[in-house]
Amino acid sequence: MSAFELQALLDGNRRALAKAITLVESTLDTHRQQAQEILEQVLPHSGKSIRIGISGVPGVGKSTFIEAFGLHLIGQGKRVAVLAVDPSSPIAGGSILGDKTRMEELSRREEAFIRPSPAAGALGGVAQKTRETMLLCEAAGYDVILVETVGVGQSEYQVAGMVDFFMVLMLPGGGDELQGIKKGILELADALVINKADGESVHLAQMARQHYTSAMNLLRHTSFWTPRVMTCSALEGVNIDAVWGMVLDYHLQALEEGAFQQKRSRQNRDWMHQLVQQMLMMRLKQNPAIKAMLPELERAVAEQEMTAYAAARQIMEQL
Ligand SMILES: Nc1nc2c(ncn2[C@@H]2O[C@H](COP(=O)(O)OP(=O)(O)OP(=O)(O)O)[C@@H](O)[C@H]2O)c(=O)[nH]1
Ligand SMILES: [Mg+2]
Repeated sequence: MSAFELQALLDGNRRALAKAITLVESTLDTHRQQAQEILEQVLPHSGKSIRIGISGVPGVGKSTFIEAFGLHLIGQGKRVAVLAVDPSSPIAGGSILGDKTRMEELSRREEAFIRPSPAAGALGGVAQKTRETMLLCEAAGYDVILVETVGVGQSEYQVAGMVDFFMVLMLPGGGDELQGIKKGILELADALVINKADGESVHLAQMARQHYTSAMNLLRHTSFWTPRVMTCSALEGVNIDAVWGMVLDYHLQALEEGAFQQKRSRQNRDWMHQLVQQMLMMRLKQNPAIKAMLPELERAVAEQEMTAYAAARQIMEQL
C-alpha cells in the first residue's frame, strides 16, 4: 500500500480501507507483512472510537438491533463500523452479516461500514483479524465500532476481550437454560438488553428484566460499573436511544475513573500474551526434531512408561 493510499485511508476513503482490510485478512505471507506495516503506521491514529460488543443466541435480533442502533448513531452524527467474529463458519467467510438483509438501510448509508466475518486463517484466527480491522476502521475515522458475535464457543470471551463495552441481547421469557445462556456470560456482560419487548411480549420482557436484575446483583462486580438490564424493541425502534445513552454513561464514568484506558491497556497486554502462546505452539509444531520425537513420547506417556511432565520437558529442551 502506497503512502498515497495510506493517506486516503486516514482521510476515510472506503476503498483504501477495504484494501487494507483485505491485506489484513489475507493468509499470504507477503500480504501479512504489508498489513503489519500498515497497522504500525495507523496505530497512532487508531483507538479513538467506542468499541461495543454485541452478542446473543441466534434469532435474538442482533442484526435487527444493529440496524436500528447503527441508524440511531448516524442520527447522532457518528460514523459506524460493523464487524463480526463468527466461529461457526471459519471457511465460508462468515454467516454473520453474510446476509445484510436485516441491515439493508444501514448498509446503504455512507456513514456506515459493514464487514462480514473473515475466514479463520492461522495465527490468532478470526479474533486477530477483527482486532486489526477494528484499528483500521478507527484510523479511517469511524467513531463507534460494533462487533457482533453469536453465542457459540469462545467467541463471546474473545469479543469481550477486545471491546470497551460488552452487551448481551436476550429474549423475553424463558429461563437461562431455555435461552442457551451460559453462566459465565452474565459475568462478562456490561449490560443485558432484553430485545423484542413489543406486542404481547412487553409484560414478559418486564418480568425477565426483574429476574435478570436480581441475577446480576448476585454476581460480584469488581469494577466501578454495575451492569444494567434494559428492555428494547429493535423492530419497533423502542429504547434504542436509551441503550446508547447507557453506553455514553459508561464511557463518561470509565473516563473519569481512568478505567477506560486501563481496560484497553490490559486487553492489549493479554492479547500479546495469547499471541506469544500461539506463536510458541506453532514453532513447536513446525520443529522437525520435535515432530520426529513426538509419536514416541506420546506413546510412552500413554502407556505410562514416562510421566507427562518428563515428556513435556524433553520437548521444551528441543526448542
Ligand atoms: N417482535 C420482534 N421481532 C424481532 C425484533 N428484533 C428482531 N426480530 C425478529 O427476530 C428474527 C431474528 O432477527 P435477527 O436480527 O436476524 O436475529 P439475529 O440475532 O441476528 O440472528 P442470527 O444472525 O441468526 O444469529 C427476525 O424475524 C426479526 O424480524 C424485535 O425487537 N421484536
Ligand atoms: Mg444476524
